[in-house]
Amino acid sequence: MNAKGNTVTAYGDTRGDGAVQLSFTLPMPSGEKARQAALVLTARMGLQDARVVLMDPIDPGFTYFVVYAETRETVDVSTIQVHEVAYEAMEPEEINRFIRETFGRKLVVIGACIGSDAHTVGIDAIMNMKGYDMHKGLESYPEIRALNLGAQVPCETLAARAAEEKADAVLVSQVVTQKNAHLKNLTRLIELLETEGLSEEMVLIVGGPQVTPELAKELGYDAGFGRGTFPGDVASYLVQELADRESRRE
Ligand code: B12
Repeated sequence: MNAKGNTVTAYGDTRGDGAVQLSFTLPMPSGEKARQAALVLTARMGLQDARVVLMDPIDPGFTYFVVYAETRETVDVSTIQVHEVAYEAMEPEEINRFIRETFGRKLVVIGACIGSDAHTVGIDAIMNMKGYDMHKGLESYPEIRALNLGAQVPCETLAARAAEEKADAVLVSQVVTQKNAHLKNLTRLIELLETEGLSEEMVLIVGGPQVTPELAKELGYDAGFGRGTFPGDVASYLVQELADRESRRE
């Protein structure tokens, strides 16, 4: 940070040294020529004082590198605008108590990874009992009825089941973003929910490694969660959003 506390650069050994570490693979055999190629490439990225600290032949004709280097660039963080999902983090017991006291019934949450996307781990991390990184999933919350439909679920199936279960929230996961498949799937789901008049009634949440709060809003979802999300983040946001909606209706 500078004197005003706004400007930052990468930090390694001493404050402001600009130290960065990068890794990449070159399609050439390991050796002095490959090492020089890695240094030239790093210099062309605008980085200075590059050192190859690892050169590993990973396959005939392919070499993996780890390079230390320095950047002279800085970022004025006061110029950065972020759109975060607004909620206060709550503990699971607090969330369950809040549901009992505020809604007086169990909340129904239905989730799936839609379209041809077969990546189940993200939605399972949020919904399944065992959860993720020591954070238990929504199935472990006694006041939440969590229905995880799994992966490769057609949008039509998810929308129909959400209506049938009178879900309070729809949780949709999209991991594969190749050829913008996620945009097509997520748009299709919103269209279906809108046609059925469900998009206003339910809280629509999308998640995945490439999902941002901005993208979620652009596509018509209420909130978007990316990498490193825990079940408690989603549950905290959900109960607060539902309570806000109830108080706006009163
Ligand atoms: C495991 C894996 C697979 C497994 C999936 C097994 C399974 N049952 O899920 C298999 C082998 C099947 C697979 C296949 C493919 N994969 Co794959 N896969 C991965 C890998 C290695 C890990 C993904 C993972 O499990 N992450 C762990 C979870 C916990 O993280 P997460 O998904 O980000 O979830 C977190 C958040 O994003 C968020 N979140 C996610 N969903 C939701 C939903 C809600 C509602 C909320 C609130 C939050 C949330 O919360 C989670 C917890 O914090 C990644 C690479 C990587 N290291 O990320 C590639 C990766 C995702 N795969 C990729 C690709 C390209 C494919 C294939 C197309 C490969 C191919 N050519 O066949 C196929 C596609 C198959 C298909 N039809 O979908 C690419 C995607 C690139 C892109 N941006 O599109 C990646 C990034 C690899 C790469 N670098 O190229 N894959």
